[in-house]
Amino acid sequence: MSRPMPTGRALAVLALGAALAAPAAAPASPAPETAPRPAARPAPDALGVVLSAAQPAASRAGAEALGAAATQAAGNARFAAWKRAFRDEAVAGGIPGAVYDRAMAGVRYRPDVVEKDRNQAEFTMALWDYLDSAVSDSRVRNGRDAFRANAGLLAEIEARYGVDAAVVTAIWGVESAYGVRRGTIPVLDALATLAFDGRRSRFFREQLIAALRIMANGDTTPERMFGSWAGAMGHTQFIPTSYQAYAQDFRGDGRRDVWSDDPTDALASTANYLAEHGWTTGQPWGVEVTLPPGFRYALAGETRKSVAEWTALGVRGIDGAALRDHGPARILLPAGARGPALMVFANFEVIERYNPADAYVIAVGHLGDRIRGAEDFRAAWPRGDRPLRLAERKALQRRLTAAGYDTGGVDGIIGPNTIGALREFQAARGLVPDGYATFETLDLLR
Ligand SMILES: [Ca+2]
Repeated sequence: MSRPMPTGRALAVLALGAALAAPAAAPASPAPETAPRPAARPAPDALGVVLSAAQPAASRAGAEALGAAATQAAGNARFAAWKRAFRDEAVAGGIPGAVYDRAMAGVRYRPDVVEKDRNQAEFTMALWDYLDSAVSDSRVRNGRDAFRANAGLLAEIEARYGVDAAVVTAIWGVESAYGVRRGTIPVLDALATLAFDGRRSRFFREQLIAALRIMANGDTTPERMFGSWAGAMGHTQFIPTSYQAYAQDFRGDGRRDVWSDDPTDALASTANYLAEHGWTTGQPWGVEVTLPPGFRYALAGETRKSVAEWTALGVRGIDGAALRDHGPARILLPAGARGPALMVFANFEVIERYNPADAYVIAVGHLGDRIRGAEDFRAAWPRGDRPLRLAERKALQRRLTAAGYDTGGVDGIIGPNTIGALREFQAARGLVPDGYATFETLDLLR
């Protein structure tokens, strides 16, 4: 994620359905909150457990409450000690001691932040359900309004960075509902809490130092630095390291301000982020296509071909017209052979640098198209399908492996190996080998 790995934002939260190869996730709807999503979770730090366990207990009556209060007090003391100890690390990282002292003086431990971090759900959301929310009618309508209201600014940004202003607007819409939901948690509280908590301490220590550097530079103050529980900030939810690397002061007033009501710097920063990650001016993220009867489904996914080559294989625009050549392309079937087919270009992977989930990229790309007046996808989604849950994805992998189709392990992530194994199984059974896992597939393997 957020790649810089972390990209503009931290990693995504929800694991998407079995249909999606991406191990990461889609943002929660409608205003996603983001957090890095490690592949494996280390055991929770004992300190963090004590603190979060103390919180709900604090409201109980009697001796139990007294005990909880004592636990809470002990936890607070530990957090205070941690803040004092971390000062050395921050100063070694270039943060002036005086800046640290002023910025960290009011920083509080937030049990709710740890709870959100721990509760990143393993539940899965079907792509069409996610799109219903991320690209809802109101999101499209508000996007068209925002696009019109900021037309002059967006044109300037597009001219300077060469990035499609509708895509920038779409990211704005998905990340914060066009600035309406920029996050209400003090970022230093969130980052310090997660740095103190053991689960992803190293990542959040780095983010906290980057946030303190923002203070040292005078871009904003602790009182104004609000964001998500995972420290994603402002209109387009930059995490501090991404901010450091890519944020822009578009009008040259001396501050890179992504937090205030004025979205100018945030939108320019997002365009800059995409430009720096290789955006190709004038190239769409993708287009909906039709596949010919007998299409070799093994070509969908990772295979990259020129538009001329795809055309020679019978791929056409959704309206039947010839496809325009925007460079090498892949064919994606996010819901298998029974859902929309997409031809995606290099800019798809550029948006992926903001959030690696295919679902996120499709939502942003499609919302951008809709903001420019396009219609919904022409092909219908297989809304009757239920995404496989984690245990079911693992069962699918175990059963494929037992049947002689190597999935490269049982981790519940439907990646290239599992898709390849599934395609072999489908082909052997005379099914459409689209590598799309459904509950019926699981049943067939039983
Ligand atoms: Ca500025």
